Amino acid sequence: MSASASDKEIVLSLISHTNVGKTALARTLLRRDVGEVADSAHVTIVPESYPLIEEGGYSAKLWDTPGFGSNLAKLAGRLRASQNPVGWILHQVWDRSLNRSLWCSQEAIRNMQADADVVIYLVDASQSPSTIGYVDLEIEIIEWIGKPVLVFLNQTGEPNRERDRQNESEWRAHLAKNTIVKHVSTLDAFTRCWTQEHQILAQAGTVVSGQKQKTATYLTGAWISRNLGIFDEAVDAIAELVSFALCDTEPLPQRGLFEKVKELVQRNERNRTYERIQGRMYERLSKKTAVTVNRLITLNGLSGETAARLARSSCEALAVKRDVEESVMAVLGGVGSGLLGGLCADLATGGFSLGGGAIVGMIVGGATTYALARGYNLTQTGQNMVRWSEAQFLDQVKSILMLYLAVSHFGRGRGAWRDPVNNPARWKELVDTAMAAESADWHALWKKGGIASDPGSLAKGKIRTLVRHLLETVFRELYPDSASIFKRR
Ligand SMILES: Nc1nc2c(ncn2[C@@H]2O[C@H](COP(=O)(O)OP(=O)(O)OP(=O)(O)O)[C@@H](O)[C@H]2O)c(=O)[nH]1
Ligand SMILES: [Mg+2]
Repeated sequence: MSASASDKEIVLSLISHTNVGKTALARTLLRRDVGEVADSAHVTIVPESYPLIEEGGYSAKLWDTPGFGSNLAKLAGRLRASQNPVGWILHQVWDRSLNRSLWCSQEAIRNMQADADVVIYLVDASQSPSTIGYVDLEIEIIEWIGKPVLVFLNQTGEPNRERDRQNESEWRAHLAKNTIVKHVSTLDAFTRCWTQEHQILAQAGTVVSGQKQKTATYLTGAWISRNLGIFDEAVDAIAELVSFALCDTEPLPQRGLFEKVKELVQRNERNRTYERIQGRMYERLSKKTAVTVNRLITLNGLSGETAARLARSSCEALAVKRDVEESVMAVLGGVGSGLLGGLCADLATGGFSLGGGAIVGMIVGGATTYALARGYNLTQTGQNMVRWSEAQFLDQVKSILMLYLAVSHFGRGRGAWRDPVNNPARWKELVDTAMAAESADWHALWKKGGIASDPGSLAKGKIRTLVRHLLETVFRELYPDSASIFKRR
């Protein structure tokens, strides 16, 4: 390869102690299932390289390498005493199966020395650096090789910026003596957000020189553009669902005077009518939500599907609820668990709950048709039809936004998609705040909904703008270091 051709390529080598998560992170970044991931030592035993991004004649390559073994620590004294420790270790002949640990360490060192422009040293953030014996020796060896090192914290657990900051400063302090370490940041293979990924290339650009620096800068831009393109498609999918919820309606049954009076007296009968209307609307919403979530999963390079499905049996449980007017809350449990079925039940424990007041806000009848149940917030379309109330609609918007945040943090290295059990409370806080800040726009949008509106044009216009703006606000708050990516267009 000519000098100029090699200058147009940045080579990153993923290096770590074994079992820290190199292959998992490679899968997350590459959006495909490369290599083997397993919870045991020396799963990867042969270095493999993958194209990370190729664009405009520039490219970045990612090496996944075998992890350092614990035997390396045992060799520490000998290595330190040696005039040429790297030379020594590289010239040893170890048997691949008998001395797998040493073989793997040797392969990692060989890869760094021969191929890497930049070493991505991955560490296990669930442990304090001072308690992990092997880190100092591994960094020392990398230092002997002399390639610049970016340290990334993996295995952090659920996203939490405060905790990440603390972990980073602890690791930074621990590694302060190692001048080869240029940056310490977080990029968890399981829970990173796509908004953080380009930092690998951006930081690489700060530690290489000359034309390679230009290459890294170009590729950082390309990475961001690619992810923003996916983000735009995700926003479109969300906007379509939101417009569906906004414009969905159900006709109210026509009633003669006799039936109206009868229903006034027979609350159970009236409730059954409400349930049927709610059930149909929830069923449609649930199906459409599942389609949208699956689209978001695919767009974000993940495998698998949402398992959330409507559970019909719990819809029926609602029919036995008593005393709706006097005890709206009593009925809400049935509505909350029943009407969104599996989806709602899954989400209810995961911070997506539509329960409580949200359900109170649901549309269940029409003032001209029924004597209304006290506590329900009813909305008519003016044509003997009902649609979702504003409060309920806004909660539906929040739910899909929370689902999107879950998808955008789910790293492919974690395996196939799983519906969230818990989401960080911070996400909900930020979504609530961002929606409250734009409440006038959301209110105006809701007023536009109903039978007269055109869902397609609403989704392409106002809804898309509102959704994108809201998500950008949330991402800026969650990841201030990446906030500038949203200013680029
Ligand atoms: N919780 C959590 N677990 C992770 C993360 N990344 C990897 N793991 C788990 O850690 C174990 C090791 O992951 P691998 O990707 O195989 O680790 P590796 O560094 O490639 O290991 P070797 O190839 O043996 O050196 C697997 O059980 C992964 O599921 C992470 O970000 N968070
Ligand atoms: Mg591996």
